[in-house]
Amino acid sequence: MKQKRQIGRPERGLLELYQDDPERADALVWGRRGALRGAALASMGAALGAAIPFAGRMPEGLLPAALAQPAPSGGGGQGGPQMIRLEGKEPLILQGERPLNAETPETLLDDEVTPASKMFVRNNGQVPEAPRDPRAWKIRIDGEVNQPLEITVGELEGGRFPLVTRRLQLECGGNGRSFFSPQTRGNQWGNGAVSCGEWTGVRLRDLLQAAGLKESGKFTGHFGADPHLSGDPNRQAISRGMRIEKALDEDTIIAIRLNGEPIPLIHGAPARLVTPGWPGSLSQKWLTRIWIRDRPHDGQGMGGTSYRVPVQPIVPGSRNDGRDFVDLESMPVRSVLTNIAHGTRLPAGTRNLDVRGFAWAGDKTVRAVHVSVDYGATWHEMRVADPANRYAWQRWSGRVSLPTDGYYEIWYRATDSDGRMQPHVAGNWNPQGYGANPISRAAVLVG
Ligand SMILES: Nc1nc2c(c(=O)[nH]1)N[C@H]1C(S)=C(S)[C@@H](COP(=O)(O)O)O[C@H]1N2
Ligand SMILES: [Mo]
Repeated sequence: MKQKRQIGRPERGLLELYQDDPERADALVWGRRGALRGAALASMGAALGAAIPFAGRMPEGLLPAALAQPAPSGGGGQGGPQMIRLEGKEPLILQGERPLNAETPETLLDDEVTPASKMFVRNNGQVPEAPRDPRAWKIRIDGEVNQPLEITVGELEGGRFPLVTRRLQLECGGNGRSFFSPQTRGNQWGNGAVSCGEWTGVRLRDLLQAAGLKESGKFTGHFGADPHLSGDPNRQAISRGMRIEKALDEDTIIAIRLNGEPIPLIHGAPARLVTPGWPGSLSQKWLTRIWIRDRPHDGQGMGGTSYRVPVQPIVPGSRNDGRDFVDLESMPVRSVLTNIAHGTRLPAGTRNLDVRGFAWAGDKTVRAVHVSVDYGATWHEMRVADPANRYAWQRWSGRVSLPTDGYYEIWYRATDSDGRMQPHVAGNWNPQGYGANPISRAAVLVG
């Protein structure tokens, strides 16, 4: 029986060959470099299972997206990534079980406000036990303050400080890590380590004011109740900190509710920091303490190459102790395509395609989103909505046309308010893989 070839799940052989011997694989698929005609084109078309209408514009040596990225939504089974079904969650892409990490498939990110059931999960240690009495949970603020403050979640709920509700994007510092070449260590996230939930809580700055922030208080250090993976009570799973300016930002909050409900355990119940626009690691879950310091915090996940990027680019793949790196602060501009999964097969004759998604840019806003279906030869400007509030992601939408049946790639890229756009390849390579935000490609097959 003839095997049906499915887009996004190519012959294993070719994919493996690309991993083992990219030059030989390239030669097989493309013919000799530069000769994307005749037999070479036919062999690549055969590998993809379709004609390639814009083949003439396909950059030489570029591995088609259908072969480069296994599709997660192809109905499970081999080829695509492994999915995990957590309690109260939609199926997510498994990144690791110990610690537990799971990524949201891009097409699950189609809601203006991300439901908790669709949020990615990022843990560095163990998930702590649920508190028996969430209202009695204590958070301490100490260090460079005049009156160290201890406050319970019950008091926060009681309105001792104004409660604010904001839609805030929360993105892992390593989102997009899988696009680095050579590969870096850590979870191989695609674009789905991001969420935009509606968080309710108190401004950290109100608490700092109540505690009497001293002039010498220049940095924060965050602590949570999650045990270290080793179980050693003297070690922190993660304990990061930031410049006091970000702590004093009106949108940096200690949240006690997510989307109008108590925060689910896995997302930091009963209280967590939300530090929007900066690496997710600064949004401490199961928050127990904020230590105000006169110098940069030196907890787990600070210094060296942790959450740090080079100022002067380094040779990709080279060793570096990160001494000259700087902390990654505002996250770079990025976009997701949420209504069409990579690897989708569209009915023959489909000529117009509505596309939509979200885009965001750390501390900045998104000025434009462009889409190309001809390998970047022409770009179409999409509509971009204003954010619901500062730090909310922005909806983009539009329509592209596909001249004939065949294999296409939807390329999508956002530009931030400073004019910086997503680059063609992940830049500023660093050993732990932070800040990769290259243009994304979703493969679709018409017919
Ligand atoms: N206590 C604690 N807080 C934490 C973490 C953790 O491991 N422990 N992981 C951080 C990282 S790296 C990220 S990206 C976000 C992820 O938040 P989420 O799991 O709610 O999506 O939580 C941050 N807060
Ligand atoms: Mo993260």
